[in-house]
Amino acid sequence: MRRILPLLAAAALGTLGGTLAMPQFRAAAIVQLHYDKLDPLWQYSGKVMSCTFCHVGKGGGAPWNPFGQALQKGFASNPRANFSQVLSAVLQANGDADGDGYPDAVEIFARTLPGDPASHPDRPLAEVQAEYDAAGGAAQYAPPKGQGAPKGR
Ligand SMILES: [Ca+2]
Repeated sequence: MRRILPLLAAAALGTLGGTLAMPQFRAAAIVQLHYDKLDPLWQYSGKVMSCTFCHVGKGGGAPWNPFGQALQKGFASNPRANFSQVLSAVLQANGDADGDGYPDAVEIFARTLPGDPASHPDRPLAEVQAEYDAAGGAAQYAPPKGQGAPKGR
């Protein structure tokens, strides 16, 4: 229940602020992956982080692309974890969900789609990886403070 109340409050505020169309996982991911820095009005523009980041269709919903499926597997393997923890764990695992040769976290750093093999950085992996590592690697996508460890551990 403690996790649900803030979400209800956020949903209520979202209604007032005109952000009802922003799904909660998308909003959480935008902040955790620092995509909110791209556009100060990201909550209103709706253009930061497309649905195809995790979904096949531009409108979201089923089916999920390979990166969305990796997150689903993360939830399945750790049912106590919240979205932020699952997202962080998937990125720390350093997988390449779409198999394009660029790890998911490196693609997120480079602002390409981790679930679409047609979308990847146009520079060599070693070059982008070095910038990603210098920026802090997977640690820069850790869950927000207060959401670090799943409850009951
Ligand atoms: Ca990839």
